Amino acid sequence: MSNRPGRDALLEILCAEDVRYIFGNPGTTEGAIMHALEGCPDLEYVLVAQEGVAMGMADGYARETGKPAFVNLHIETGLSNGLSLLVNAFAGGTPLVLTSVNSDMSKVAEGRTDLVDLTRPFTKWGAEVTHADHLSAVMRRAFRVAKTPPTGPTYVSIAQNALDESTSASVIPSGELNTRISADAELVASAASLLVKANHPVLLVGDRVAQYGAVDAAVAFAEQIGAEVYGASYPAMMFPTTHDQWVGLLPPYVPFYRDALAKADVVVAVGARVFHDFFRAATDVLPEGAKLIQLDINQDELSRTEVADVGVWADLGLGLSDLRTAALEQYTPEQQAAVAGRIQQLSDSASDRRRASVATPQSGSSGGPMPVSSMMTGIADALPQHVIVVDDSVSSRMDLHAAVAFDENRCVHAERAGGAIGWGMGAALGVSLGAPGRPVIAVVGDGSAMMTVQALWTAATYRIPIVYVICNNASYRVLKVNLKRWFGEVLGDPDTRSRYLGMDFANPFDFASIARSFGVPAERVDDASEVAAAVRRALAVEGPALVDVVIDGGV
Ligand SMILES: Cc1ncc(C[n+]2csc(CCOP(=O)(O)OP(=O)(O)O)c2C)c(N)n1
Ligand SMILES: [Mg+2]
Repeated sequence: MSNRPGRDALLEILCAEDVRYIFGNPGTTEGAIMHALEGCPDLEYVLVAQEGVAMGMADGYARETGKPAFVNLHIETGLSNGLSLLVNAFAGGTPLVLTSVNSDMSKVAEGRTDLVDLTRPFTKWGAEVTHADHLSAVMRRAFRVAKTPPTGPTYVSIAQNALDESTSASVIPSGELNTRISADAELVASAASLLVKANHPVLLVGDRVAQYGAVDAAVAFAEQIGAEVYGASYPAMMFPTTHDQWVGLLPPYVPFYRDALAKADVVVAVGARVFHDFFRAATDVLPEGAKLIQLDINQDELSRTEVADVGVWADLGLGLSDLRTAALEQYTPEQQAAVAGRIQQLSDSASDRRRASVATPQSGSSGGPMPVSSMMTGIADALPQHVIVVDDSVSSRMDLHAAVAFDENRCVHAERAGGAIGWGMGAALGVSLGAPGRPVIAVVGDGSAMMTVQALWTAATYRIPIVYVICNNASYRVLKVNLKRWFGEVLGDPDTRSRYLGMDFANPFDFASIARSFGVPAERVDDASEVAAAVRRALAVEGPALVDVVIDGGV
């Protein structure tokens, strides 16, 4: 390989890794990269005005494309701004490679920050490149580790001198990785022997079912065993919510789990956190005598808090299909008839469940504040075919789920884990870049939107066609909801009175004005009957648009 500066080698590496976008905000140390990019038409730099936007964008892009995203944030200062959403990417297992250009190695005595150390708690792996010759191998490892299950973010700090020095090191991409690990046959057989005896099996699906492409296998498995299906979360379309066996998404509070699982005798948790609660470690959730079968590609999730009777570490699609086959072999004709009976019952009750969840639009300007359910019904009415919903609706999520069905036609990416707010504004940008031509509607809480509202500038500048719909409840409503639950569940006094200090916005944000100031057309809606029309008008705009929906923030 001929000699070239490290900065050119870095761009070669990114092209070899099939990177299309660099999400970032540069500093002086990044000057060399920005200069080299002028000669590299295959890579597009997408500038953000706040680093959290780049992190959200990378997260959305990686989720939509399934490929590792690439981010560059400036040294300790810019990098620190991105840490909050790195927490989410790490907790949610998003494959991305985060980089910064650190000071020159000649500054060791003067003082340099250990940037790898700064990111360590929230990355799978990190290293610093101190010489141009090491760039290729270190970046290859970073991409490889990011996309190896359990996937997640990696970090590379590049000393400034490594971009200026020459290197003749060859670029070898990280390549495809086959991680279709089969389940252990003995474990599968013992899981199947529990399954066939179950009178009330429950399937609990988690985000990795979608992430690892196991949705069809989950549906086939549920149909085979006649299980009720719940979502431990719903960060992507991981089970069609239009399916008769889908019962619903469980909010992350133990009482909801206990209620949903009260009759279960076998719970099969697939690619899911078992279990998660806002307040305490969620142990002892299962009813007395119920068996827990866990299947996950992420070994760390097996028996994490609730000990599994059978824990299977395998590719989710392969594991589900092996379990299904093993159960099929063991069923007696009576057990098969019982499966058919359960499916019939679930299908008979499905339309009632759906009807119960659909709200009639009420409100607005004349009749008090608009209920969130009415806002979501309006959005549902306006959703086009093949839309992707980016759900960062926080405390409005259950209403969104009640109103909108998700399947192959209407997909979703939702804030997944980690808990940092500010995810959705940037994530929508990344999702849209990863799915050109598809309509994207981002439903975002006002508090979350305000954390990374600079995303509107990037949307306008790059003309990224997203419809942002803001749940403007003038509050950090979920904090009020959680305080109320804490009064009841932890203090044992649900009637405790509170002024909800620091949770209401005495001066609500005017998102329509903010959006217009960034060059994004926007309107404000406070009447439920106007929501659908406003969303349709926004969808008709070429480029981004925003609808600021004023809703009730009470609890
Ligand atoms: C970066 C960050 N800061 C603060 C918090 C604490 N927090 C969690 S949820 C939340 C409020 C979210 O408000 P909003 O987006 O308006 O949704 P709502 O609760 O009103 O539905 C806050 C402040 C957090 N999780 N992350
Ligand atoms: Mg709010």
